[in-house]
Amino acid sequence: MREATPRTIRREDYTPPPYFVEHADLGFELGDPVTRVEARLTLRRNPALPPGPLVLDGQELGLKRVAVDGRELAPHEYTLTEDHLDLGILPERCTVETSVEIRPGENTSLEGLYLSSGNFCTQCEAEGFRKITFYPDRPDVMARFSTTLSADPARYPVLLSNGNPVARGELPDGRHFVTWEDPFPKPCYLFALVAGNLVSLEDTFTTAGGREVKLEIWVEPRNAEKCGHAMHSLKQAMAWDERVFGREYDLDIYMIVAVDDFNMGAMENKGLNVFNSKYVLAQPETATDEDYEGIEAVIAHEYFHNWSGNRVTCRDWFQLSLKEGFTVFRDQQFTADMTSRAVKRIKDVNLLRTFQFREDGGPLAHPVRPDAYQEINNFYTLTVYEKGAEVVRMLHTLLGPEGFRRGTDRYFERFDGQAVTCDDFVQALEEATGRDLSRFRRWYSQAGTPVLGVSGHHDPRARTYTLTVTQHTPPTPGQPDKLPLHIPFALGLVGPDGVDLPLRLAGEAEAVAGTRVLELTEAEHAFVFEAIGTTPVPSLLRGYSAPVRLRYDYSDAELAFLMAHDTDEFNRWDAGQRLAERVITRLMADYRDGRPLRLDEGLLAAYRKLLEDPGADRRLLAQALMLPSEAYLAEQSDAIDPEAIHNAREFLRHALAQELRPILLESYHAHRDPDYRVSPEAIGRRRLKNVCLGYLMALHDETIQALCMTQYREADNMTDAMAALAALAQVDIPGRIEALAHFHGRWRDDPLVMDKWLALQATSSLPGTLEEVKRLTRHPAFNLRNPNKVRALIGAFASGNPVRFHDPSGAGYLFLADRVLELDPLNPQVAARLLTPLTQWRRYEPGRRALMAGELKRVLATPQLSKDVYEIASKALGEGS
Ligand code: B3K
Ligand code: ZN
Repeated sequence: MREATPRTIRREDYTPPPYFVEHADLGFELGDPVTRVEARLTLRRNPALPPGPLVLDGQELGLKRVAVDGRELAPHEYTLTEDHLDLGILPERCTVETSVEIRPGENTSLEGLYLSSGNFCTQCEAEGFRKITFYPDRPDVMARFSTTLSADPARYPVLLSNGNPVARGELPDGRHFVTWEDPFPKPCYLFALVAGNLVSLEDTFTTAGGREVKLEIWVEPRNAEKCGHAMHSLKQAMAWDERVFGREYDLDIYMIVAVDDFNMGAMENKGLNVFNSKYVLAQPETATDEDYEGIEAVIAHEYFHNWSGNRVTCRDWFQLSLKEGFTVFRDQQFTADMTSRAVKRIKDVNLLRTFQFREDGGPLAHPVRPDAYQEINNFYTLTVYEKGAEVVRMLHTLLGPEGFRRGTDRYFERFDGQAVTCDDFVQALEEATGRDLSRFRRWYSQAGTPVLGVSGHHDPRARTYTLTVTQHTPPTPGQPDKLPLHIPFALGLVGPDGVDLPLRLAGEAEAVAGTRVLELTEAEHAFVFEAIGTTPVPSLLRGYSAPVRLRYDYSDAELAFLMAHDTDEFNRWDAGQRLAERVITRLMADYRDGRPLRLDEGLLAAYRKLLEDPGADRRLLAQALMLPSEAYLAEQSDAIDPEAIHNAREFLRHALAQELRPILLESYHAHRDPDYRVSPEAIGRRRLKNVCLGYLMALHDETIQALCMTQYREADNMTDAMAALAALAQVDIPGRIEALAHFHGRWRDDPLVMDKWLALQATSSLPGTLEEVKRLTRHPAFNLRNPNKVRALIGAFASGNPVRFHDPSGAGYLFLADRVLELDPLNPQVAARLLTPLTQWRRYEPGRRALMAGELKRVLATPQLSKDVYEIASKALGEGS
């Protein structure tokens, strides 16, 4: 808990570590309530610095003994504070031994060593290791670890840690032990241990170099049958990383453990990943197609960290995107190869434009490489992850696949076993390709979303087409003035027949057919294309080649044209989104000004065309039929009125469903398959069918409701059951209550499925939802100590139900702030995350704005706030540093 204003840590203050740890020899006597941790650290003073004291990090540790080179220190020989153990200046080489007692059963923060379902597990990133033992808890101290775990064999038959097992046996007191050795030096944030009653699914993978690796997925016995998909995903990821990045796995064993209580998705601890069970467990009856995809992506992400993060790690936490942005880019490419490239891109861009843009335009905006933080856990953000991945993607676009691969090869080779910076990464790419990326580096240091203003002019006499492109990045907290960035700008010019025109810039000898990538480096450019006889429609920022807001004044007809003809699948989808957004915005204005609402004929025709001519990729079609989300529409508004957005969007959904009813029904039936299968095609068919069902349910028609009930009852897989139940949850009919009760009765013992049940109710737009959510906080399926439950009920309500959360009375805000304050003493990390929706208060219309700010102020005025929540609330109010 915080005493005064938390200290701000700044990137510019970085200094190298005064001592290195060569070897960390750890012993755990695991027990509940008390676990004893013995650490023997072999230290070497950093010869590059003048001699200074050894200050070890440590929090909530009961120190029993400390010795240097075998001699126990008396209390006057060291200084012990709440966070540190200062041993003064030590010899150039020495060993430090400590013995501490900790209480994992009381650890509700889920950081450090804690219990989940009675099993021991750890989470050390970013700074959890200091809650386990005294240590220089910083990523640029890389040590070889040996770990001996001992415990009661009846309660904790399985004892796991990083590396390879090298010894095991019985102890005289009846406990058993296992010793693990990790030959690769690593920072302590990658340390892990797991102990408990677990069973494993085993398999092997033979690397390209011919080494056989044991693969093990450890779960509680009740989940033994649910690991097949995770194992399959792991093997796919291992093979892909060899093929695409030339990266092989390095230990003899790779383990994954699933736990129910976890603050985020998963953690890439060396050789021993710990996962939120949500990203491991799946069976067709319990997991949706989206869950399957999520598992494949997160398994791959953590596996890819073995190189991008573990073998080459971060010098300090400001460099977090070095491993996260790069690894997200790697997992995006993997998923694109495993599924549909266009659909994956659309999903990623939706996430970026809806939530990262919101962050980047708000009070918590920060660069991909932040300059300062109070609590590093608050910086595992969409900017560091998703914008960070876009930055790496732009490098991939600028250098081309081969150049990029040469660059990453060089990076891995040159920095293997080291803790480095984002600059080192860019420099490796520069060296491997001879490109100058000096201006590109600004993407790492400059916050805010750039705006590209584009206009086109066709001169039929000169047969030229001139594109004028300006760039401008708005100010963000602490960064009033911005410089131009280096931006890859992919585009095509589409001729009247729907075919891409060959492109030749003035001064060039040859025309290039199809997409070309221009490079923007200045505040303004004019590109003159020659031999352009007819007026084209420009298809700009193809594939979403840069994380920017694009402004180009398209007519409705041009958007409909691109929606039908653009060869770039992403831009075809994007044109449809722009058109729908525009229609919804007009509806909102009509509603506000008291004009009657009418369905836009152009949009109707475009949607009809999509359904009549479905194309090969059903998932892409399903995506194209989905209207922009309320959250996305809010992000485009100036003074957000969530109710107006909801009503306009619902009007449009209803009107489209009414006009398209026959073809939607036809498509629904045509895409129902007798057997459940898992293939990209089958998944696409399910998706399209369920999108059609969603539209049809907007009609509030009894026949359709009966159809939906039938789908729910007859579903042999969770995708179809959830799609039906989600639609039912939005309508006030007896079938809703019946289906929700049935679902609860069937799945009450499966926590992950109960999360879905909670989230469905929390995101219902029915008027009584807030009361329902309050009631559910007292339901046995809910538990404030479990992050999945908190996210499923409270998080889903606050982030996924704009119209009810933003009730004009402010009741939603009051409820959220109360829950944040209740959770903060237990789990500050999750409490701080939960507060995010309120941080956007300035974006709302005046009434809501005041109410949101009021709740933030109430939170901030609460004594004993964690620094996690303090930092978010104070910065949101503009009172932070
Ligand atoms: N590296 C972890 C995130 C740790 C978050 C700590 N607050 C998972 C990941 O990104 O792979
Ligand atoms: Zn990661």
